[in-house]
Amino acid sequence: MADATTFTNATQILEPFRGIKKVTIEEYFTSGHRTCQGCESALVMKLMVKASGPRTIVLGSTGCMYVANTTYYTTPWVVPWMHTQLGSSGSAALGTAAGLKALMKKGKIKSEPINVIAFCGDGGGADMGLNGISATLTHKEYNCLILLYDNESYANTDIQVSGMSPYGANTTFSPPGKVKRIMHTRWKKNMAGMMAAGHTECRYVATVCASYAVEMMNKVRRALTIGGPTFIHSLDPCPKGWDYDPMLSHELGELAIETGIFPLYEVEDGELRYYGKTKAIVEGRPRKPVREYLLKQGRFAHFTEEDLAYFQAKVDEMWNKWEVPAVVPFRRLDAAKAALGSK
Ligand SMILES: Cc1ncc(C[n+]2csc(CCOP(=O)(O)OP(=O)(O)O)c2C)c(N)n1
Ligand code: SF4
Ligand SMILES: [Mg+2]
Repeated sequence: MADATTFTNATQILEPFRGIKKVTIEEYFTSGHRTCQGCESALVMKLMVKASGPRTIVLGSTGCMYVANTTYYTTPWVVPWMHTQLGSSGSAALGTAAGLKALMKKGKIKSEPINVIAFCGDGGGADMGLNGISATLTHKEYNCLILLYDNESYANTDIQVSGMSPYGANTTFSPPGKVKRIMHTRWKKNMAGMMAAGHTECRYVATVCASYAVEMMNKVRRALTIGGPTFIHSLDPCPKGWDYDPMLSHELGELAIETGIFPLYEVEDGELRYYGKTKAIVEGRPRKPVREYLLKQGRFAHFTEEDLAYFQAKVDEMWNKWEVPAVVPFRRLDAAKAALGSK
């Protein structure tokens, strides 16, 4: 039996990779999956577990990254992996972290820092499993990371609209018609902003895109090192659901950032840091027009100039009117602004 007195609840200290040449060569998500050609979510899985290393348990909620990665008798996962119910990434992460902690405390298993990562899709995480993720982010004594891979639809069941699908997108639940062109009229949820603002004791929330792979892996490493429950939102171009040539996956990820549609940032202990081209935008670099991103994708092929202008105006609002640009959407009343200004 292991020695219970050695238990410290420590996390692994995962130093950031200082450049692409310093990234470790070992893979823990390998061949044996059946995702579509150009699937960025598969790349996210590969980078996520490369960043975390071998002493990691991965829990996956139902969706493409479960189904396409665990076809009977095959799997690309080299680390221990478990499927969890579609809305359960939060409770699976918390339960696993708590179970490991209890076993180590009782001396039933060796006391060592083991990374616990639960991933979920946008349907499983931002819609169905929001409550469980929220609860987990308040349990600061358990070390776990929840990574939401956002391909902006319920992709595995044939591209149904989710709360993260962009305005106007053509999905199997929102096909443009002759009478009504725009069937999906809701604006996408601000997931990372909501998680950061709503869980004040959660020490780390970040957004990532696999087009910026080293930055992405370093954010995963930070999330696992800092301790407590943490959250990462990854935007993942999906050739099937977004209807584009698979060779464009990387470029579309970049365009999502350069147009300002998806900002890259982290909130660590309440402090906000913008990253890469998002930081450049905050510092004054012009954003690319959203049409450069939207018109490369078949799901927006029905957009008219009016639709493009609406989308652009909403993104402009995020940057020009939100209290914290592209992160926190509140606006102060003039009276509050004046009161603060007069101090
Ligand atoms: C409770 C429940 N409802 C519905 C399903 C059917 N289902 C399986 S995968 C899936 C789509 C999940 O979408 P998302 O979480 O965005 O992951 P993606 O498939 O896009 O990777 C659905 C609806 C299910 N497995 N469980
Ligand atoms: S449908 Fe999209 S997320 Fe699913 S495997 Fe294909 S490219 Fe990946
Ligand atoms: Mg999805």
